[in-house]
Amino acid sequence: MAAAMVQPQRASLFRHGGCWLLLRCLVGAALSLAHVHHYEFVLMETNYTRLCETKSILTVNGEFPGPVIRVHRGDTVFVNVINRGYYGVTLHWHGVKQPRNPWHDGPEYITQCPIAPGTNFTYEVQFTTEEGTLWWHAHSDWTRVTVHGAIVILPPEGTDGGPYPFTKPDAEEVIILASWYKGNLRELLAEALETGSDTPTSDAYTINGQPGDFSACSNVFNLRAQLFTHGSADTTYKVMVEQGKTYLLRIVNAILNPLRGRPQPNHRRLGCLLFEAYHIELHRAESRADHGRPSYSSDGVGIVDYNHSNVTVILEYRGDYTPSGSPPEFPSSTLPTYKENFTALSFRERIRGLATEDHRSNVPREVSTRMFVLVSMGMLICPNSSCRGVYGNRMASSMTNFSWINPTTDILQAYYRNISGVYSTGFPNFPSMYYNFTAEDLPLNVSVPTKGRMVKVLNFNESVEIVF
Ligand SMILES: *[C@@H]1O[C@H](CO)[C@@H](O)[C@H](O)[C@H]1NC(C)=O
Ligand SMILES: *[C@@H]1O[C@H](CO)[C@@H](O)[C@H](O)[C@H]1NC(C)=O
Ligand SMILES: *[C@@H]1O[C@H](CO)[C@@H](O)[C@H](O)[C@H]1NC(C)=O
Ligand SMILES: *[C@@H]1O[C@H](CO)[C@@H](O)[C@H](O)[C@H]1NC(C)=O
Ligand SMILES: *[C@@H]1O[C@H](CO)[C@@H](O)[C@H](O)[C@H]1NC(C)=O
Ligand SMILES: *[C@@H]1O[C@H](CO)[C@@H](O)[C@H](O)[C@H]1NC(C)=O
Ligand SMILES: *[C@@H]1O[C@H](CO)[C@@H](O)[C@H](O)[C@H]1NC(C)=O
Ligand SMILES: *[C@@H]1O[C@H](CO)[C@@H](O)[C@H](O)[C@H]1NC(C)=O
Ligand SMILES: *[C@@H]1O[C@H](CO)[C@@H](O)[C@H](O)[C@H]1NC(C)=O
Ligand SMILES: *[C@@H]1O[C@H](CO)[C@@H](O)[C@H](O)[C@H]1NC(C)=O
Ligand SMILES: *[C@@H]1O[C@H](CO)[C@@H](O)[C@H](O)[C@H]1NC(C)=O
Ligand SMILES: [Cu+2]
Repeated sequence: MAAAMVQPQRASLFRHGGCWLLLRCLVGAALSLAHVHHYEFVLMETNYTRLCETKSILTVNGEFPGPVIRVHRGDTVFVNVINRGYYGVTLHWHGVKQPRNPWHDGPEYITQCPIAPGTNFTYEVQFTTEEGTLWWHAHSDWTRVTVHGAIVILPPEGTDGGPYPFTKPDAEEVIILASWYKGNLRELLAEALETGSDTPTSDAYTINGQPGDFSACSNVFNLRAQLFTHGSADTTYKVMVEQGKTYLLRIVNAILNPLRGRPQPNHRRLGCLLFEAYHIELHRAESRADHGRPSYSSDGVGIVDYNHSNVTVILEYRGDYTPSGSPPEFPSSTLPTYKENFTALSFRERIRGLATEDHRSNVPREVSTRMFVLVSMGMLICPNSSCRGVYGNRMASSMTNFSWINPTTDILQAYYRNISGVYSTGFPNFPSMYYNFTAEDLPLNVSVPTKGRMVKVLNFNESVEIVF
């Protein structure tokens, strides 16, 4: 595999061309310097106590959530991933476009094979146009449940701390939403794959690693008792704030299966609630939304299987007053319940791009390839009576009727070295037949996908429109 062997150095944005430099100097802007950062991410098993139980989870450097990567737009980061765990893992830099740097993108079996235990791999992550909040996560099976962290991308350095596309906040806080499973993740996943059944739901949600004071053993006000009985602090996450100040919350949704559609006999609907705080990308998402809005329901038919428990953080004011000593009250009379889809929708509708002169949002206007991709949850017929999915079969997700099988050589390597037999290039631009894709009743003859590794090859710099 290709690995980055570049020496530590200061790169500069001037590689974008002398004209750019001249222009910036003429308008009197300060020089923007791109920096190179180095991180060491050690994948290791670490014991954590949550929901009154201690278990070992895979972490980066022992932290859950993992370390924050903090850069300026235009910087480059080298992340040396040292795998001291028990199985192969890759890391992905979610939302970082990395043009012409595919070996460092990370999806397992697509751009690289897993980083084997006892070995290391150095990712070169190039931040080009991104700014705002992104995140990194493991990209192998369910490892990303515990292996993830935020990427904070500040405006380019030398621009006097700005320009933000909004008033510069007084302070900021990274908020990472995640899920917690009491069981062993590998065993849970292996069992689901073995039987073809639906994957298990989480036992709690967490904010910055904590399930909050509604969860047993997490009540900050019982901390002393808890330390006595469990030997480790498992408390509610607390944010200290000051009156009158403006805080930027960088919110990352690292929840594994936010709201899943569960195909039931004669019922199929996929629901998905994903929210990423990324003020630049949001505008782009908005422009594309015209092509068809995904339907969303938090409590619709078929979306029954997710954990309804609430996760809390405590916002505490610094200053000249005596804290009450008792837990703050949960504002249940003012907070919407999960059934209030209208509240969720109107919140989403309010999310708007903040595109300005300094934060452009260049949506391509010319399209060179159009695709219509059908994302579906179907089934594979069970050879015997051992399966526990829908109709006693195995559940299988698919794209335009193709269900993926992991290769032993990654796709990029096979492409680069012209190795045959790893993938086929026939991934269709359009489904072979049209029916009511969102119908309540779908016959078996459109529910069983083909297993394979079908790839769509595009030319560099094409503008592709994909309707999902
Ligand atoms: C985690 O805890 C178990 C049981 O207490 C112990 O055997 C194991 O060594 C611990 N693992 C780590 C990585 O500390
Ligand atoms: C593995 O890590 C060492 C330092 O710990 C580094 O010198 C080496 O380049 C790394 N190898 C890869 C393939 O990243
Ligand atoms: C959610 O998690 C809580 C705490 O473990 C548990 O009591 C509850 O049954 C879970 N709900 C579901 C739907 O799994
Ligand atoms: C979570 O909070 C909402 C809103 O206050 C409330 O309606 C709901 O009952 C809570 N859920 C649980 C499981 O306590
Ligand atoms: C919201 O939920 C109600 C009842 O569950 C449903 O009738 C309505 O269609 C939903 N609205 C949207 C926009 O999904
Ligand atoms: C069912 O078939 C699978 C795949 O052929 C096999 O691995 C499994 O042992 C079988 N189970 C039973 C109960 O026959
Ligand atoms: C790739 O391999 C195929 C046969 O497997 C061959 O026909 C083709 O010429 C090769 N292409 C290159 C660029 O080597
Ligand atoms: C497709 O099925 C959905 C769900 O039953 C239904 O609401 C919709 O009207 C159908 N569309 C067409 C074109 O029949
Ligand atoms: C599936 O079966 C239905 C009748 O049950 C038929 O109308 C339809 O053409 C079939 N579709 C395919 C792809 O065979
Ligand atoms: C999907 O693939 C299966 C297996 O090759 C085939 O039988 C089925 O007709 C295909 N369905 C559609 C909708 O193309
Ligand atoms: C990509 O294509 C656009 C026009 O569609 C062109 O302006 C741009 O220079 C191209 N970029 C590269 C790197 O080739
Ligand atoms: Cu991702």
